[in-house]
Amino acid sequence: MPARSTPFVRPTVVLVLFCVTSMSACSKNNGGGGGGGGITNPPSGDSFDSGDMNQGQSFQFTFPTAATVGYHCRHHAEMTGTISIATGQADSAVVSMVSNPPYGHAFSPSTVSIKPTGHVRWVNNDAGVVHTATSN
Ligand SMILES: [Cu+2]
Repeated sequence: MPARSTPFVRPTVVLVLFCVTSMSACSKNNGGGGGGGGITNPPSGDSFDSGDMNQGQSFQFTFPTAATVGYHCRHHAEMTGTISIATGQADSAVVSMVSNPPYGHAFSPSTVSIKPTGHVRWVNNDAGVVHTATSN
């Protein structure tokens, strides 16, 4: 078939159109396990907020359904984490709140996987520093 002359299209325009029409192709999946596109907002029942936790305090939350839930600390922007809830994963997980020099503070590990109806327990192991575990 004869070559048809096409208007010049800038690559950036093509990329933007691709992203708009295929959102999942452009979003990062930090959850590491589940298929699908990235961190989702917690469905009802998966919202949580520990409130302020001092050193030595812990907070536990049970996740009823499969999802990928992002969370953070209200006091430290660098503290973010992900909970992947999927069939076949562990019954529970423990996340430690720690100092992470030179970056500040962190959830360790920052990503955990549990099964639906499983729970996560956060423990503040950071000397003299208040943290929270708060769903995004
Ligand atoms: Cu914090």
